[in-house]
Amino acid sequence: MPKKERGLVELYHENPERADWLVFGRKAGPDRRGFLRGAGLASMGAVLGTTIPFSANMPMGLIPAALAETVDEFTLDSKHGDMIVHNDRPVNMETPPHLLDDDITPTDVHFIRNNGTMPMPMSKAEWRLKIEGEVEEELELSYDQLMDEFETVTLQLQIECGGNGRAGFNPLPRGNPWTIGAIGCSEWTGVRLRDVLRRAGLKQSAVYTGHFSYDEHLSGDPDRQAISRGGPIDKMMDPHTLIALKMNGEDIPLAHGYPARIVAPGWAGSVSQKWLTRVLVRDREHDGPGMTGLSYRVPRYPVEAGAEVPEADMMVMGSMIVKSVITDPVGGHEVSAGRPFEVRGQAWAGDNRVAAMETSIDFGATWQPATVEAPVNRYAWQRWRANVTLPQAGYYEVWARATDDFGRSQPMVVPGWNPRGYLNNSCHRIHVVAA
Ligand SMILES: Nc1nc2c(c(=O)[nH]1)N[C@H]1C(S)=C(S)[C@@H](COP(=O)(O)O)O[C@H]1N2
Ligand SMILES: [Mo]
Repeated sequence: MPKKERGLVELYHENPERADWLVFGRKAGPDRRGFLRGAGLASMGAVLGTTIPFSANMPMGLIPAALAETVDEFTLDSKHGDMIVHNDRPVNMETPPHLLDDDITPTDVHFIRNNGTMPMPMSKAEWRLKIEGEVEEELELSYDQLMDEFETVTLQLQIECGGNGRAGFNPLPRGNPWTIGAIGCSEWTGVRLRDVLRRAGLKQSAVYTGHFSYDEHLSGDPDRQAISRGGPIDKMMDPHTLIALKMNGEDIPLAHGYPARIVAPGWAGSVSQKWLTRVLVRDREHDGPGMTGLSYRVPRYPVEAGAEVPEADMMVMGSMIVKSVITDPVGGHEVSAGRPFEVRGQAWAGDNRVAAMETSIDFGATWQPATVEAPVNRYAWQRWRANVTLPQAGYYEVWARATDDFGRSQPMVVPGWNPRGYLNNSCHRIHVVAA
C-alpha cells in the first residue's frame, strides 16, 4: 500500500494541540493566547505567503481557512464544472460557496443527494401519485390533474441536507463529508401537499406522512426502498410544503426527482422525497428507511464526541437551524489594505427567519453588523452584505455569523457531535489577503 503523508488538516483532527505547536509554536494551556513563538509564526506566514495581523486571536485548533480549503473535484454532465463530487454511486455533489451567490439557485448548481440509484425516468403520462392510509378517500392523480385541479404556487424554497457541514465533526461520522454546500434555494412550482391531503380528507388518526418513490435501492433489490421518510402532519399541512412539479420554471430534472417531488423547506432535505409516487398517511411516526435507528435522528441530550447513543435516546430531527454562507469573495481573494470591499452571501434558519448578520475580521474578537434582506417569501434564504476594511497588509479571515429571530446564533466552533453528523451550523469563514 502506498504510504500516505499525513497532512496538516488530518493532524489538526487527531491532535489539535500538537498541530498548533508545530504550526504556531503556541504554548498549550490557559496562558496560550498570544504566546506565539516568532519562528512558528514566521513559518506559518511563509506557508500563507504573508503575516497574520490578528494572530494573537487565533483559537487553538483552528486550521487556517487557506489550508482547509482543499477538495478533490471532477465534473458530471449537466452540472456546473465547479461542483464538488463526493460520490458517483449514488450521485452526491455539493455546491462550492461562490456558486451559491444567486438569490435563486440555478438548476445546474443545486446540490444533489441520492441514497439509491437514479431511476429511468417515468413519463409524465404514465406517472401517478397515490394518496393512501389514514384518509377518507384514497386518491390516484395524474400530473395533469395535479396541475389543473389544484391551485399552483411558485415559491423560492431552501432545501438543506441534514448532513450539511458533516465534514466538520470529529470523529467524522459515516456519510458524505459535506462542507457547506449541501444547500440550495431554487424556485419551485407545484401544488400544496395540504390541498391534496384535504381533497383525500384526513382522518382524526392522521399524524404523520410516509413518502414513497420509484428510485432504486443500491442493491438493485426491487423490494427495498432507497429511502422513505415523511413528516408530522403539521409540517406537511404547512402551505409552503409542496408537491413540486417544476424547478426554476422547467420540468424537474431527473437528478432532482422528475416528474414530481415533495419540497418540505427548512427541514432535513431527506423529507423532500424525489421521484414521488405515493404519500401514505400514517397514524404513527413513519418507519421507512431513513426514519429509524440513527438516520436523521439526533440524541435527546448532548453527548461526548464519538459516543455510542442508545437508539431509544435518539429523536427524529425537525427544523434545520440558523446558518449562513459567504458567497463573495471566494477564499484567497486579494484586496488593498485600508480600502473597503463588499462581502456578501446568503443566510437561512430552517423554519425560522434570519434576524441579524455580523462579520468578524479578527478571529471573532469583535463583530460588525451586516445588512440582511427580508426573504422573498417564507423559507427563501436571505441575502446579506457587509462592507469590510482590513487595517494593514497581511492574512485575514472573514467570519460570518447569522442570528435567528429567537436570538440563536451560529457558533464559531462545531456544535454538538452526534452519531451521524447532522446540524453543524458553525460559522463559514474565508481567507482574504490584504496587500
Ligand atoms: N426518492 C428519493 N428522494 C430523496 C433522496 C433519495 O435518495 N431518494 N434523497 C433525499 C435527501 S437526503 C436530500 S438532502 C434531498 C436532496 O435533494 P436534491 O438532490 O434535489 O438536492 O433529496 C431527498 N429526497
Ligand atoms: Mo440529505
